Amino acid sequence: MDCVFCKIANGEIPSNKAYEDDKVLAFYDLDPQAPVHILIIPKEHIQSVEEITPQNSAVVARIFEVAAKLAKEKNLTDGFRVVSNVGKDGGQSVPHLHFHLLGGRSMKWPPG
Ligand code: IU
Repeated sequence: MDCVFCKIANGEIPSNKAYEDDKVLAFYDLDPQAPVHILIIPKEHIQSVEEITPQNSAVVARIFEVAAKLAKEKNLTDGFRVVSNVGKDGGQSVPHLHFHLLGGRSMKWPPG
């Protein structure tokens, strides 16, 4: 499968890693939208939130544990945002499930 985040997950494409285990990789976004902008992905290919099922959802819990751990490590004590864009209207540009961990500045709501 020709998926850029699968290639990042298996090391074929290098990334600046923030966390890694057997199921999950977190790496710094190449085009940061906040002082802290980390992408957290499952190593297994899941296209988007739309594709989460009872069979593959355990990794999503792991991803949120990693988000909490990284937020602590980065001292995001005033808050942060975790977001996953889905499909065309959601603004998803890479079709491999990923959660943006954004922090270090005040976020706006609603997002654009
Ligand atoms: P999106 O929600 O699918 O638009 O997020 C994709 C993100 O992946 C976006 O913030 C890109 O800057 C980021 N990214 C990256 O960090 N490294 C890459 O090789 C590619 C995209 I392609």
